[in-house]
Amino acid sequence: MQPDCFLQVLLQVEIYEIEGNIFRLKIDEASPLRARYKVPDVLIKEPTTQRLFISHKEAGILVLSSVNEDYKLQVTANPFQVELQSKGETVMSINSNGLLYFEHLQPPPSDRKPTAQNEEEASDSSKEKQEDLGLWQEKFGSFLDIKAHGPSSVGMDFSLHGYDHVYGIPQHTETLLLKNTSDGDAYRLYNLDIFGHKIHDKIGIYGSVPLLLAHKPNRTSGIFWLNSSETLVDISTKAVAEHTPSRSAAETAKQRAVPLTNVRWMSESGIIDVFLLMGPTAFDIFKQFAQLTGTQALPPLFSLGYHQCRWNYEDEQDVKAVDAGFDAHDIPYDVIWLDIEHTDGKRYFTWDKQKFQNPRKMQEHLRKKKRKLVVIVDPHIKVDPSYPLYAQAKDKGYFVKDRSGQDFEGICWPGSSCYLDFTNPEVRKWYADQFAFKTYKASTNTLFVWNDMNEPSVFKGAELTMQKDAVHYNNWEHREVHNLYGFYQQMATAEGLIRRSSGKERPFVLTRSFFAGSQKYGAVWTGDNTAEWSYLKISIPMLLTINMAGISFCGADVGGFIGDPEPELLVRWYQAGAYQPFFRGHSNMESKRREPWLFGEKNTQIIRKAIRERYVLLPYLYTLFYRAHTAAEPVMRSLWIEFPEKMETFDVENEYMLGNALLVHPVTEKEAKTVTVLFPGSEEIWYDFRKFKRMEDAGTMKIPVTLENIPVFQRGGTVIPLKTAAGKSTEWMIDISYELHVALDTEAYAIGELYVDDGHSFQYLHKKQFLYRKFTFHKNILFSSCVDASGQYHTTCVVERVIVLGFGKQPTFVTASSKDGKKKEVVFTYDTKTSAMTLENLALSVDADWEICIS
Ligand code: MIG
Repeated sequence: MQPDCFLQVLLQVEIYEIEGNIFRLKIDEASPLRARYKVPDVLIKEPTTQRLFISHKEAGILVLSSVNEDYKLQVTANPFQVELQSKGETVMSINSNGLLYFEHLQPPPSDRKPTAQNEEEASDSSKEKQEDLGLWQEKFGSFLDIKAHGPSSVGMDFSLHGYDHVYGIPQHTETLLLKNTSDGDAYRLYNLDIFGHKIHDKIGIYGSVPLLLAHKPNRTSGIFWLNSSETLVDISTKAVAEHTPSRSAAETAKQRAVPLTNVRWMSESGIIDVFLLMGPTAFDIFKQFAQLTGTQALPPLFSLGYHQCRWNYEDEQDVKAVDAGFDAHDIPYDVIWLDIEHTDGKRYFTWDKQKFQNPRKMQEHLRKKKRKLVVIVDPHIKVDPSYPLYAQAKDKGYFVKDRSGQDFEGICWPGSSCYLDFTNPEVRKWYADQFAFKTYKASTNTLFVWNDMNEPSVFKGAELTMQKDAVHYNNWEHREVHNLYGFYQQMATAEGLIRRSSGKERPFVLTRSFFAGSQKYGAVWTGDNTAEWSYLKISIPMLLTINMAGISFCGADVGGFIGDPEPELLVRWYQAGAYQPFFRGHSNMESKRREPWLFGEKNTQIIRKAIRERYVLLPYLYTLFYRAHTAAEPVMRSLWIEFPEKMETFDVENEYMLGNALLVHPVTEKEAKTVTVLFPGSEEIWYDFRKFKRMEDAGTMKIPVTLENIPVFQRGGTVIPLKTAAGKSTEWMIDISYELHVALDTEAYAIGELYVDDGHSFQYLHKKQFLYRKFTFHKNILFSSCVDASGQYHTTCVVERVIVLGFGKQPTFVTASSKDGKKKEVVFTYDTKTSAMTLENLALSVDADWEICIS
């Protein structure tokens, strides 16, 4: 061993309290040989710290407390440990298993011979030398990773007291509830392109968000491990004797067993920079995480409609025919997508001149149909000096370099390719400029973007990605920034779309690779899933986990990308997708055509119905996205988030809440005749979303199903805004009137919101052009009021119909009155079987206060 290894190296620990119940712990070398990587650009700003007070100090022990004394941090010097208490309850302790490690930087061993040829020689030398050398270079199959700066990994353990339910750290094809990893693989966070990924695997795919949530009935906590290098997370849950600070011997004897979850994080490099999110509720955690990394971008409304994708829609005729097919079959859709084959030889930002002779005209055609186009733009650039993008980037030195300082070359779709270095702000700016209408030939403002292959995917590369010793901006090795590559590409792309509109229009960018904070730039999807029932099933926990990690705008390829779904599976997938945030049908090149009308009249009709349900529901969904954007509330929520005290919900992953009002239970079994639905919360009332009848009981119920639809229920106490009908696309629906579904709770009360704006620009932000309304049902009066009076938006669209679910008795008289005192009688019907009351022909303004009195 080199003597260096025994050197005492000083580590510096910094502990901060951050406004809003967040603590931050940073550990770095006090004076490293060279700076270690600190993840930039993920935190939206330098967090506002708060003063901590020293409340106790003795040899080797320091107790810090927050201003309001709600939190206490006990720091012990030897061994180094930190214990975090909230109002006397120990919530977390750090390094209680002593797994803190920090490989300090060392000078390279003088006898190191860092070339593949010399490796044989190296293996001849003494075993010790070899071990030491192993830290400086690593073989992976036929790949040699030269660690020019030596070993630099970091790790630490956290004990979560009283917790045996942990969630988060996407993306894995795994259950909602994170599993014990003591007898298997750790959860890996390393963005990889894994075609045909397996189910129930802890290997990293496409995207990573190093945020873990822990939940118990009275508290939710979070750990955000800000590190973009390859990261492993080990989890072990066990029962231990209750942990109470200072207890008497007698008390100790009566100790109860309580759960404890140990979470160990390990990263290949960087520093330890960890945020402890103290909740105490799940919604507090979401806010705290958003305070650090930002909220979900507000999507343009069209992007919440249905997307039709395929690898590939061949040419202009194909695009037009598919577009016409939707009209012919009366199925709404908003966007048609073009995959890599639309380009001239996989040169992004270009068109195949044979297949797309007049792309501008094609976009004009779509525009007249009030629809959009999304094209793929991947991060690899074909090595071709006659391709201006390549020539310019090469000239400017904008590509990632290999270890010897040459442009890193890898194989991807176009053949030999270089990879833009998006970690460089100058490259991002230049890249964003490529989306300018003048620069991107034949692009129009109906064109939006899809970033694929940005893990980055490198064919024939180690694990199909870039080797870790490639070199980025400021000489950082790829190993440091790996998990940020896709994040940065999407950031630059979104910026480009904003800039091409002079800052006026909201972008839409779908990315495959992502990191913490990607929510600010658009949407993500779960990549290359397979057309099998098990993949439909796993998509639910996968999407719930991504939602928990701040990225509400996510979806899975409807139908399954690889293979050919049987019609029943396709139908079930549409029905599920219609109630998920990002809704896109997509299929692989080898898959058979899959437009929704190709499976017989009956299936077409059912799929049409599912897509229309989606469109009718858009006012609610859009409002949920506004809440995600402004208040960090996830759009798609696992049950425990809404029912934090109900233990029976903690591991439920076959159903979920869309917002706080809808319970959705997709059908994921072939030929299902019934599904078992858990109706959470004994004090809740649930109504069939389509038939309006009240479900008899809370608890678990077998619900009969047909192929017609999947079970959806509205929660009592909520008001859901809908449109009265679907249109050909979202833009066709602007003037369609609203309908409110008012579902009463046990107190005959209900409340809900509606957010409206122009659906595409930033005027809601810059000019406050929006309507944010609230509908409250109380004491037999439904009234409309304003939630945020700072916003104004004029719409002629009216509330046409109101359906009150669970109205106890036949009403005798209903009147509607507006603020100006005008009163009119309302026509109503009452269904004694379901207790649903329908009020018709209301014509009440959406942008005004009014009330409906029922007697
Ligand atoms: O390895 O661009 O996940 O959606 O259709 C295939 C072709 C590359 C992978 C994406 C998929 C897309 C496909 N891409």
